[in-house]
Amino acid sequence: MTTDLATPPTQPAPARNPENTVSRWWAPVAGLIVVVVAFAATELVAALGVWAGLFNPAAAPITSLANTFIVLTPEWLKHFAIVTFGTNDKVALEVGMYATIGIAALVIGFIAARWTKIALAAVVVLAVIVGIAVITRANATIFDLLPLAIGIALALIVFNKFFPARWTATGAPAKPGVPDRRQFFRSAGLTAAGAVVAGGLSKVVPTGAAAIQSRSEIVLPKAAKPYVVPAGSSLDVPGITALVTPNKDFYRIDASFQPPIINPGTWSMQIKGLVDNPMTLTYSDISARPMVEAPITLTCVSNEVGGTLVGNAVWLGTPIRTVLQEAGVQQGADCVLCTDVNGFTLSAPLEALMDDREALFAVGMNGEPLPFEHGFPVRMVVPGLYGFVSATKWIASMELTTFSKVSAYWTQRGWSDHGPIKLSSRIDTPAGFASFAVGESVVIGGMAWAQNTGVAKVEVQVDDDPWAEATLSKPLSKDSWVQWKYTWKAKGSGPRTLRVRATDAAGKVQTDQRAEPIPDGSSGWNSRTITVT
Ligand SMILES: Nc1nc2c(c(=O)[nH]1)N[C@H]1C(S)=C(S)[C@@H](COP(=O)(O)O)O[C@H]1N2
Ligand SMILES: [Mo]
Repeated sequence: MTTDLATPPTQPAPARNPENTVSRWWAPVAGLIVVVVAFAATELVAALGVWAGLFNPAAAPITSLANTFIVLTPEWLKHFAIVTFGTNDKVALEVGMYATIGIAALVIGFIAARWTKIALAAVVVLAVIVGIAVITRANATIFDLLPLAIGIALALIVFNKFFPARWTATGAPAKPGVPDRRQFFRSAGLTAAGAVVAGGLSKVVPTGAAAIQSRSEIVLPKAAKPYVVPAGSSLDVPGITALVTPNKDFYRIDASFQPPIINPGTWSMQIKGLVDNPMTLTYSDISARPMVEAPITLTCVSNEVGGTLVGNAVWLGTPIRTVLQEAGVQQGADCVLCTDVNGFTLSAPLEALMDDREALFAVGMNGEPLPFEHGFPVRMVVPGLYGFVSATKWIASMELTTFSKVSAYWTQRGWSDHGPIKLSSRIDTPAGFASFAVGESVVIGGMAWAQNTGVAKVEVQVDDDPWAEATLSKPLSKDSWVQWKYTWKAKGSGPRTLRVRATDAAGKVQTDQRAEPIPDGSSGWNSRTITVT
């Protein structure tokens, strides 16, 4: 071993007066405050600007970061999120994002007390990432970076306050970076309070006020044949899903962090690509067209066997087919690339939009204008196709093209091009592991769907007993799910397994072949175990 001559003499530790200084955690806290100031100020300026009509919603950094993250998310992570968090995946994303930003901020502060310039560089990198997230959103402009610039400027002022010696002193020896305790608490407290107030205010600025007002004033057009659910359509089974899903309970799946709040007065959509007459349609153009009203059951391809990513609504809209006929679809097109107002894409098979099914540009859902989460002002609804290849919400354009030329968000992630919904059935009641006495009547009930064909029969099997036919609710239409029920006299004792299968109107029996949702939808029989005692 040699003596290490390169070791510098140890610096005398800065004199510390425990009464007068803060301990080691001050630096991460200061870093956190700097970052919170940056975000809160940017959010507030953006919100005020969006409200005043100066900026696009993309100017808001958190939303833009989240939407960017969603678009870049690999399929396995997205699927994991939907399966693990269900329709709470957005909340999970928000929590995860705040946690990541928070940790980055603490690290920045930790570094700043020692290597101020490196920390400053990290702040700049963070700002650039947010800037890219903002500017790459569809319809964002360079002006949408203004709130971020203001937020960063403020954050740098705060940074300089907390870490002065380390980055203003050019060449001068670094002073001990530990601030006076009382002073630190005062400035940190004031700045943090200011940032929290700004962040809170940014949440209450009514950025979507004009759009919300317009939506509330809409008088929906009347369908040639208004649809009314016939009285007595539903089965009376406690614990079974309602035949028509109330809007507030309707599942929501989309790659949009927050639903875009669109003003119908400024909205329009384009029909372009392989068409003889490209068209631009405004909200009034759509509303003035012939209207159809029909119950159609929507299903998400991510729905697992027995899952709840399925809902039934009475939709009001104009047939897509006649719009495309007017546009004059050219020879060779087989795919419609649909884009929403955020630039998100979805590809639909052309034939499903042109055949005799009721594919709609929908404006109404269960008697009211579409809710913002469900695609206001106009969305597509195509009976018989999973949502990811058809049900474009917040639609902005349709391009007639070919599958050989384009791929869309989900199809790039390994999901199939053509997404016919698989014949499915589900048990809603009784609850798993419910227990029944021998001889007791067990009311088994649930839902079955075979959109664009219709459900003809549902059967229930207990263990290895023969399949028994269930009673069906009166089908509302071939595109609408049905309720089914079967009453079983409990016998035997111990665990008993119930399973269900449906047969569609074309005579096809639901397969027991298990398949995961990816790439073209789950299959297999839903089963449930109860106990007979
Ligand atoms: N613009 C847009 N439309 C979209 C999606 C989306 O991510 N963005 N998701 C689709 C998927 S996967 C489904 S299952 C349905 C869900 O519609 P809902 O949220 O109204 O139930 O919308 C479809 N339309
Ligand atoms: Mo979906």
